[in-house]
Amino acid sequence: MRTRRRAISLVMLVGGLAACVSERPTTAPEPPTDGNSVAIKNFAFVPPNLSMASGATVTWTNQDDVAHTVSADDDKTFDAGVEPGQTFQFTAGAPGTYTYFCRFHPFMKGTLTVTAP
Ligand SMILES: [Cu+2]
Repeated sequence: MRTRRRAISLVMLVGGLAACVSERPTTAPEPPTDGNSVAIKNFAFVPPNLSMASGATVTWTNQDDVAHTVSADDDKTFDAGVEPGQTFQFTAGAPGTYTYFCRFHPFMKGTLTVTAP
């Protein structure tokens, strides 16, 4: 009887540990970003939507280990290759909504909304 009770306690202990482990977040928390920074990581623009005032500068930082591009859909506002660990900066001009993508991975999409200063 004593042995059986101990076995039950052990099961409860293991179950409790498993519950603790499963409550852990599965990914690291996002690092804080200022309003004009976009990370390129895990084949995505983070955040995908950014709003900024005309005249402000936005910086994209490639945190992946492959090259990406930051290419405006209109093909003329900005179009830059960004190597791993490198950055690309763009100073917003005319207010408007600028959608962009990565030429190497067209599923990577972002939107830059430029407001009046
Ligand atoms: Cu890419």
